[in-house]
Amino acid sequence: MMRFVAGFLLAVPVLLAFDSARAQELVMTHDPKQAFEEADQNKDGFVDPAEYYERVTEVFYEADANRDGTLDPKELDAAVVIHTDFSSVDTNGDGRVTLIEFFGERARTFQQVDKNGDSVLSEDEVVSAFKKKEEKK
Ligand SMILES: [Ca+2]
Ligand SMILES: [Ca+2]
Ligand SMILES: [Ca+2]
Repeated sequence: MMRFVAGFLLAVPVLLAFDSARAQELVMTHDPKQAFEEADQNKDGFVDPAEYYERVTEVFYEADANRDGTLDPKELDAAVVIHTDFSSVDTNGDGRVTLIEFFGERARTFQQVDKNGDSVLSEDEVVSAFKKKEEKK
């Protein structure tokens, strides 16, 4: 039974990776251009993976309200713009989202926002991901 449950939890993120709605969670403020500029620390017009994960790390620790180094479901909600299914991020199913698990979730988002697949995010890619979210409202 436990083995089945664990297998199921591992399968969920893979399925959800195809849900385009999840691509829009990159934007942490309501102004995508401002969010982009904050993330683009060397101001070269692109957010590369190092800048992206630095930003993701900041968001993780800002959301960790009780400072225990992991996110519970309420804290995870504070970390993402769109409601995210907790079990899809908590891949080992222990009820807590670690930074590594959060990175896994954000890695899928990065790939979805990076439309042209050049491994960096342009402002256009971030803004268009944000616009799609607005249209869905
Ligand atoms: Ca940059
Ligand atoms: Ca976990
Ligand atoms: Ca790109």
